[in-house]
Amino acid sequence: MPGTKSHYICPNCEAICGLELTVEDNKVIDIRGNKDDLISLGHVCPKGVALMELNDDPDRLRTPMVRKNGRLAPAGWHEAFTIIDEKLSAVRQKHGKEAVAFYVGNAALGSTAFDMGFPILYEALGTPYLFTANSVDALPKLLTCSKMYGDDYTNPVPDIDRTRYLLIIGANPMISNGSLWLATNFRKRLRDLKARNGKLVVIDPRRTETAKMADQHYHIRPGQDQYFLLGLLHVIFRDGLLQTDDIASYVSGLDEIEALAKPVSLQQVSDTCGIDMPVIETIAHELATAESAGVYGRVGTTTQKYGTVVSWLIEVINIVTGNLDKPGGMMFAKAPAFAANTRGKPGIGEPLPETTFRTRVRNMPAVCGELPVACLAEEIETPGDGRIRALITMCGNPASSAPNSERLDKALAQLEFALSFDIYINETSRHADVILPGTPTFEKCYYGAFSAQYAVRNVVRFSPALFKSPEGWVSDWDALLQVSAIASGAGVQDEQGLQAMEDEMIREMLSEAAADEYGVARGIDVDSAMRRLSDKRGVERVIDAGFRVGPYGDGFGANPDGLTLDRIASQPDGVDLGALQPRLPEVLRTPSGKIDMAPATFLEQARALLHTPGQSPARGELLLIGRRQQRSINSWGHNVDILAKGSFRCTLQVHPEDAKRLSLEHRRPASLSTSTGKVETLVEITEDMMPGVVSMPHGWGHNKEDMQLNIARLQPGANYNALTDEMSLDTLSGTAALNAVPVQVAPIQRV
Ligand SMILES: Nc1nc2c(c(=O)[nH]1)N[C@H]1C(S)=C(S)[C@@H](COP(=O)(O)OP(=O)(O)OC[C@H]3O[C@@H](n4cnc5c(=O)[nH]c(N)nc54)[C@H](O)[C@@H]3O)O[C@H]1N2
Ligand SMILES: Nc1nc2c(c(=O)[nH]1)N[C@H]1C(S)=C(S)[C@@H](COP(=O)(O)OP(=O)(O)OC[C@H]3O[C@@H](n4cnc5c(=O)[nH]c(N)nc54)[C@H](O)[C@@H]3O)O[C@H]1N2
Ligand code: SF4
Ligand SMILES: [Mo]
Repeated sequence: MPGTKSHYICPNCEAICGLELTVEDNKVIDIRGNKDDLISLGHVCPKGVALMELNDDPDRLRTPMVRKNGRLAPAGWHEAFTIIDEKLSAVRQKHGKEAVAFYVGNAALGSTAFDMGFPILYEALGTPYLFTANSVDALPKLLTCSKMYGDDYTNPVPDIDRTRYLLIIGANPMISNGSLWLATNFRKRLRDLKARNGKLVVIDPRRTETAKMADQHYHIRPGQDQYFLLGLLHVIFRDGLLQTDDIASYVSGLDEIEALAKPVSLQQVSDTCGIDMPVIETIAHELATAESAGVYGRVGTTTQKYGTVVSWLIEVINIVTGNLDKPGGMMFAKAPAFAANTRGKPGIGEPLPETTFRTRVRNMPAVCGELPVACLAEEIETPGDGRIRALITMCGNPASSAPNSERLDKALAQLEFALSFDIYINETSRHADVILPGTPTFEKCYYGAFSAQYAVRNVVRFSPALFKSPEGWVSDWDALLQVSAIASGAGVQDEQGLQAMEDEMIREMLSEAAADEYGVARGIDVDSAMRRLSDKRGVERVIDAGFRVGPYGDGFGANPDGLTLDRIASQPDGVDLGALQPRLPEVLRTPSGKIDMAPATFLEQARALLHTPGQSPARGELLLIGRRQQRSINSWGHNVDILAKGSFRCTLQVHPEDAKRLSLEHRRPASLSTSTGKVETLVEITEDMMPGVVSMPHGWGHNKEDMQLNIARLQPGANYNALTDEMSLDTLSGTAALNAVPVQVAPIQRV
């Protein structure tokens, strides 16, 4: 193919695949996986191939949008910032700072500017109301890691390239490409695992694409994973399989775990979760005796009622089977920048900050600094002091992704002011007074800071922007700084003002690094370090500073062969920093310097669960679970022909026995009703489902007024979250229970 070759990292999901592009006349004309990429090893999915189409989508916003006479209309950047200043200031003057809430969505990970910068805006807003997509996603894991290892993002991942045994619970990496686990090109990695006689076992209520590749798959009753895990733990203690000698000096709470596990009735937990006793026994033995093994749980285990207990038990099982921090087991990545577990004194940390703020209506605390998005609607609707009157959403679509989305949709209409950072006018941004459009993919630089913390090999890559934005375009980074300046009361800034903000942020970072007596940049002169960064303004400088003071950094001279942004950018396939290494106890940041295996609140809930029978659906009800699909990214990706075309995807998968009992027919419509709402979709009868369980993907049903999604709106399908209950939460983390939703399903007879 003619044209020049170039490289870019796909920012669409956590898998951050390395792409090889062909560029002609300042246009990308071909995208494929970069086979030399050290992370993704040539992998690309249809969403990566569609990056050009996603950028060129005629519905994608190319200017800021401002509400005029009730309708969103294109506007200039300066006008947009001026309106934000007026409206935001008015709300804050009238109702106080806490009347403004901030929601950060999943796509913020795909914009380095937002990923790095959202805390600046949060701080400038000075509000306690921070919501993120975590409370419909990973918060149980983050909370578990903060309690056990002393940091939310210190999360061991399966060392898939060396392991001999992998137990996957409630995750489907064949489709999702891994999450909180940078296991891109899962298919190849699985093939290699099998080639070295490794084994994959999957526990999922649906026979997923990953389950189909596994050596064994077992259906589990949705929402009952805690019983399966308690059963494993019981067998480990009962059969003397404990393997904690190597890390005994780094753990505390083992006695409490033993006291929890010993009295567990295997029969009872097996009956409750639906997995036979001999299977539980075999898996426990395999985990403890395999040369190396790991247990990994994801969305199916976190977005459920006992998500925290489940996430915690998974960690505990990895520890007691001797698989934590061992090659081939569960290992900690060492990210090249921005990771808390590479800063400060190794092996020890400060106590977790006390959270005093609670939501007004449901009295929910912030967890890991974040409030449950399940509480957002009621905080907007309920009169009184501290009521939310304005909302900033950044790269998120809570009106689709949060539980009881219809209620939230109505609540958003009551806001006095809403600002969205988004590329579309969709379910959420249609309520905005101002929308600031995101920078198109190839016009922004990209570094996957989040994913680096979950790497299966320490590799670092960085993509500079490929193309210049048109004259006058305001980058994600500058838009973020502008809104932060406005939020802090300083008003709309000129170029010098933005430069000063950026400098201040970097100066603060460098000062911290200079003061860190364990870091490579200890004692540096901050002014001269500032001068050694590139003088080109932008988030690149922040990343450069991060790499240089990070664990592999050049420390501005202290370690001359160390990393700098330029050095990384010159190796687009990646700079290889080596296989994961054991990191205990250095990785820990707990005040005790030990892994706390038995946090009191987790233990208490687990004990209580043993005394309550597992939840079973009422007569006639089925349990609804979610399902990700290759050509969607949560609620978006549906407005591009090449991703949206093909057969209808938002089907309700039903087991043949259930279909027969309920008179449901393949490809015929059915209604789904819960205590929250009612939707319709088409039935797909499949033996993949566990009897009694039905599955539907989320993020569909783009049928609201005043959106600019001309392809997506024609797609049939319904919004899963019109059915989910915002009151149904994992109480420990505030995460919505989006799986195991009791639902009535009935055929619809059209006349
Ligand atoms: N029922 C159910 N609900 C779920 C889930 C589930 O499994 N089942 N999953 C949950 C999970 S894991 C998550 S992470 C959340 C996600 O929840 P959200 O983050 O709230 O939802 P997304 O659909 O990811 O929204 C991404 C938004 O970012 C915009 N966007 C995309 N690219 C860009 C860009 O480059 N710049 C800007 N400025 N905007 C961009 C998109 O248009 C979209 O509006 O959903 C959760 N909700
Ligand atoms: N193609 C694609 N890739 C994506 C995304 C996408 O939308 N599309 N979204 C990205 C995001 S934001 C995330 S967080 C990740 C998520 O990554 P994954 O967690 O790997 O993705 P899911 O497909 O949601 O997998 C959840 C699994 O849990 C199962 N499950 C549901 N309820 C239960 C239960 O109670 N117990 C058990 N054991 N299993 C249960 C479901 O059947 C499903 O197979 O994917 C990311 N990657
Ligand atoms: S798996 Fe994710 S990162 Fe990789 S090409 Fe697909 S969307 Fe992009
Ligand atoms: Mo997610």
